[in-house]
Amino acid sequence: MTEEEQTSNKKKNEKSNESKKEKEINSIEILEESKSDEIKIVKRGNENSSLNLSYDFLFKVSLIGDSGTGKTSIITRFIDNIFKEETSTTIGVDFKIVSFDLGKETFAKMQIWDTCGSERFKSLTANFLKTCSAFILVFDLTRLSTFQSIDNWIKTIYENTKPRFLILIGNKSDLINQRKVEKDLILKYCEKNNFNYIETSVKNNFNIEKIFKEVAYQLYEGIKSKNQESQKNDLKEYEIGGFKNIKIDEPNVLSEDKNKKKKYCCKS
Ligand SMILES: Nc1nc2c(ncn2[C@@H]2O[C@H](COP(=O)(O)OP(=O)(O)OP(=O)(O)O)[C@@H](O)[C@H]2O)c(=O)[nH]1
Ligand SMILES: [Mg+2]
Repeated sequence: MTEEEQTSNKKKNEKSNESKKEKEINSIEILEESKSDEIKIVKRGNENSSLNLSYDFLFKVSLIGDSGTGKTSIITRFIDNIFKEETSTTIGVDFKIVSFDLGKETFAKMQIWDTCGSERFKSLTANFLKTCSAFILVFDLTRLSTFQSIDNWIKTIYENTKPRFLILIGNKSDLINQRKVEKDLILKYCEKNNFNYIETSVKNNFNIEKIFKEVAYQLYEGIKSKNQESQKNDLKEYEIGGFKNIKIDEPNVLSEDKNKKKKYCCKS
């Protein structure tokens, strides 16, 4: 490669990095006060057997939302670090596994369930939701109808279970010029419903890990506060891990603290 070509490539890279930064700066977030960055991912895998690590908590989490919003892509990026421009619609339900180090020698295993957004499979999806305790609701920032469907998906969740944690994801943030769901609309909706919200791009691998760390963090915080409540008089036991070895794989165990403060983050 000639010196000229090298300089031109360098400039191209700098330009692309700059535009990537711009894309990230343009995104918005609404999160409860969170230290999810401190959570570490220990291992990711495709099946239970590949992750036979001991754990203190089992979290069953499901991605739901209209077809084509990027649910499968989010999981594939997170587990295998792959992005495919062409995908086929998910049929039925499937899960992947990830394990987290929550700190203080506490570990959680998360089953991440992929569902199909198509109307044809709605009854199967609805039935399956009963077994999950947290939900990642995905819409496509370039299709308003997928955002308008969120209410219906939430209705479907509550008809089947009482979730412990919900998070809303606006995916495809890389498609800036095709954006159809305005920031103000999202901010108002989340404020009204007290939702946590993250914008992501599977293509740019932007905020994908953050989704799952946030879910693990909030579920664990919920367990800790529940434990503190029930062990108010025995904080010592709590300190040494009195809540350990509880396997949480059933829904409806804990309720959300609606009064928790949220951190609004508008980077634009
Ligand atoms: N540009 C861009 N395309 C994306 C992104 N995420 C997903 N896609 C594309 O969106 C399309 C649909 O993605 P899927 O992951 O199959 O969508 P899904 O929600 O799993 O769809 P169903 O299985 O039918 O419910 C694919 O062509 C992906 O390449 C993203 O962040 N940016
Ligand atoms: Mg899919």
